[in-house]
Amino acid sequence: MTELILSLDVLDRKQAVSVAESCAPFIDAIKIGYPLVLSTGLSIVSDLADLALPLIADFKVADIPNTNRLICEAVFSAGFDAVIAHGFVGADAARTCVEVAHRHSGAAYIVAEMSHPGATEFFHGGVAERIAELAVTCRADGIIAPATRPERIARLREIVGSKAIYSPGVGAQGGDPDEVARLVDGIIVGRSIYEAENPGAEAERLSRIRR
Ligand code: O7M
Repeated sequence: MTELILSLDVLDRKQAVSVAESCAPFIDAIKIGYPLVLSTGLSIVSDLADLALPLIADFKVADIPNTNRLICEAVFSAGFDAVIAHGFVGADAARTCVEVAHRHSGAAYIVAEMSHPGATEFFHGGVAERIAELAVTCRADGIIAPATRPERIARLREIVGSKAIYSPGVGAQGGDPDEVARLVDGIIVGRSIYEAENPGAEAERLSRIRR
């Protein structure tokens, strides 16, 4: 069954908690990134803890190994269950994120290719494939691949095999949830859910169409 991951990119604490609560029965994890954490502080993690859903820190960590280590230690100390890091920084820096995650019994996912149009400028031409290989070598738990380009997901699947692929870009960015759900382990959905009149109902609808 393909997982449904809520991307909680709202700026208001009350709205974040209310959207998360209404979606909780239909989702498998919540992804939190800079928009929400910079607006509310890390205390949002404890606000969401009662929902008992895995919390994924989408900080797209992309620094030298020592700074990556410090960031990831802070992520897991704050109560997150997983972290998302960039792979283009190289194996030493990416591996540090994986090692810290595993030491905390958490998970680390590496961004292999992004979903927006501009991503093709640098990720295409073999780079995404190399990052996916790096994710395998570094023993990452999975990769992030674009729902806006199903053919690229299929290509990256050839490289990562049974490792998890989580895919943002359905709905607001144009990706088709039906098509993508067949290719990946989880779809990451933000605006289609939290901007809906009834976020819980939209999460329920998406949870029914996923394979
Ligand atoms: O459904 P949306 O478009 O409102 O939100 C998608 C979320 O996924 C949002 O938090 C983006 O920052 C994130 N994302 C992408 O949209 N594209 C990517 O290539 C990568 C991510 C992401 O989550 O990376 C970990």
